[in-house]
Order: sequence, then C-alpha cells, then structure tokens
Amino acid sequence: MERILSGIKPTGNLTLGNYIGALKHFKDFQDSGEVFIFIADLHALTLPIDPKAINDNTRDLAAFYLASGLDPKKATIFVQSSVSAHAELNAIMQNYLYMGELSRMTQFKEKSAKMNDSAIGLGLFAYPVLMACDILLYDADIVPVGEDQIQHVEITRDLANRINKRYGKDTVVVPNYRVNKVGARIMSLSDPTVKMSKSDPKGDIFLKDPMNVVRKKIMSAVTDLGSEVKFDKENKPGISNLLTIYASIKEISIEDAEAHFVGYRYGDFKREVADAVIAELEPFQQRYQQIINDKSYLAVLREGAERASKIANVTLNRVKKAVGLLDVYGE
Ligand code: ATP
Ligand code: LTN
Repeated sequence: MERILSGIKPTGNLTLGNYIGALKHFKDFQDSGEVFIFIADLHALTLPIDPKAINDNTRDLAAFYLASGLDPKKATIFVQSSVSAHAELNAIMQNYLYMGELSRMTQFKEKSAKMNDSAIGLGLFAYPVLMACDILLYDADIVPVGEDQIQHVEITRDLANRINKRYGKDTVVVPNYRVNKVGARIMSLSDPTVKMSKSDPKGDIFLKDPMNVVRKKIMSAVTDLGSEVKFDKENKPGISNLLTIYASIKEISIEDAEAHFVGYRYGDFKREVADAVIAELEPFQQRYQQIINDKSYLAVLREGAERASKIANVTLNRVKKAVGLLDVYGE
C-alpha cells in the first residue's frame, strides 16, 4: 500500500489557497493508501511567532483537517513536535544537506529577503532538512503539496538518494511529489501576480471569514481589461485566478469552467464564483466550529502521536544503525 504524507504549518489563518492547493485533497488518498497528515509546528517556529498564535493555530489546523473529511480511523493525524523522532532524525540528516544547496531554496531566499540578516534564524535556513525528515521518517511514496513546495520535495529526493548511495539502497524511501493539475497556486485577489499566503495576507480569503466577507472579497477582486471570461494567465491574471478557484471547487477542468462562463459579464461571473466558494466553505466551517467546541481533535492528536511515533521510530533506528550509531540496548 502506498504511503502518503503531507503537512501544513500553523503560522496563521488558513487561506483558500491552502484549502485548494493542499487540504481539500488529503482525504482523497485515505481509501487507497496509508495517509499521514501532520501539523508542522516546529516549522512554524522558523519565523517569529507569538506562543498563543502557534498554539491556537495548531488547534485550528487539527479541526480543519477533520472538517475536510479526513477520517482519523483511516488517516494518522498528528502534531510534528509530539513525535520526537522528527527532531532526532534532523540531527543526523543536517549533515547531508549542504550550505550551497540550502541557500538556493526559493522559500529561504524569499522569506529571508524580507528580514534583517541578524534576525534570520538557523531554522529558517535548515527548514528543508527538517521537512525531509518529516517525509523520510514515514517511508512516504507520495507527498501532495502546492507548487511552492516542489523544490523542498526535490531536495528531499536528493538527500534520500545521497543517503542510499552512501549507506545502502534501502536505507530510506525516495519520495515523489504530487501537485494538482488545477489550483496548485492560487493568487492573491488584490494582486494576482503574488501567491495567496497566510503569513503575508493581502487579498486572502480565510477559511474562517464570515460568508458575507467571502462574497465581498470575491466581488471586489482585481479583474483585468476587456470583458471576456477567458483563461490567460499573462494578460488576464485576475480572471484566470478566479476561473482556477471555480474549477478547483467544482472539480472540473479550466476548459469546462471557461465554457460555462461564455457570454458572462465580469460581475455575473464573480457572483457565481462567490456562490461556489460559499457553498463549499459554509458547511466546512460549521463542521470546523463543532470540532473546536467539542475539542474532539485532542483525542485524535494523542492517538496520532502514538501511531506516528511507532512508525517513525522504526525508520529512525534503521538510519541510526546505517550511519553507525551504537544501539546501547543491542548486542
Ligand atoms: P506561509 O505564508 O506561512 O509560508 P502558506 O500559506 O504558504 O504559509 P504553507 O503552510 O506553507 O502555507 O502551505 C500549506 C500547503 O498549502 C502547502 O502544500 C502549500 O503548497 C499549499 N499552498 C499554500 N499557499 C497556496 C496557494 N496560494 N495556492 C495553492 N496552494 C498553496
Ligand atoms: N513546508 C511545508 C510544510 C511541511 C511539509 C512537510 C509538507 C513541512 N514538512 C512535509 C509536506 C511534507 C509548507 O510550507 N507547506
């Protein structure tokens, strides 16, 4: 059975981009594979964050996972910091990714560019090492992510191949990424040339926004010159983004979405996009609210930590042995 693993950082309020690019699809794998979905809280510490914010966001994310249809009987849902093997494998793997390759990571370049050099933590630089450990610990075959994370899965593959070459071909499993054909990069509604991002919220739709706010944001989204509803990323980035949102929510192709809107004016088009988003988000939000109120996510996370630790420790021990660390409980 294939192993599928992915995670989201509890860095802020989840956006429609996170939902369409990642969250919405996690449940699709749970009937055919062994699914591990976690909350990357250690990664959230790589940029300054308030203790209360990370704590609240972690609870939110757990509730969002459950509200999205992930079934804790089928999928293992857990918090990264509750499985100590992540940090332990990190201490080993940090020696096999190099300064040069880490400094070429787009995410590091983008995030560090906005900061004063003296405030850039080592964790931000070493981010891909921990992410690689997240993936390798579960022998994951498939990692579903949005477009911005492809590079991090690629560096994980490089690391895995390097380890297998040096210590034997079955030391770790080399993972593959999986990116959706439609919706892998949802753009900001106020500036469709930049990614919708929870830590840089401009023109974001948040999963917790009241429905009247969602409608208002979509109705006032930046559109483009002309009047035709056509997918043309270069000349019509705003319309293309809204078409992408619609197609992803309706689970249809961009071509079918375009065909649906032939002859529409921008205003009517936006109204229908808003209707589609609201029809999806409203029941989702109700499920989320119930889970937050009854705190059922806590038992799920506890059980998840146990199940995940068992599996992660097997890999950790295999790697420790391969690199030559003495098992003091062994012979
Ligand atoms: P941050 O702003 O803190 O970096 P983020 O909003 O980019 O956060 P992540 O936690 O990095 O969110 O990402 C969670 C998942 O959502 C990842 O798989 C990522 O690829 C996906 N994702 C994030 N933003 C978008 C987007 N605008 N469109 C599609 N997928 C996205
Ligand atoms: N870097 C990812 C979050 C993340 C992740 C992972 C995703 C941390 N570890 C392992 C997939 C697999 C992000 O920013 N979305």
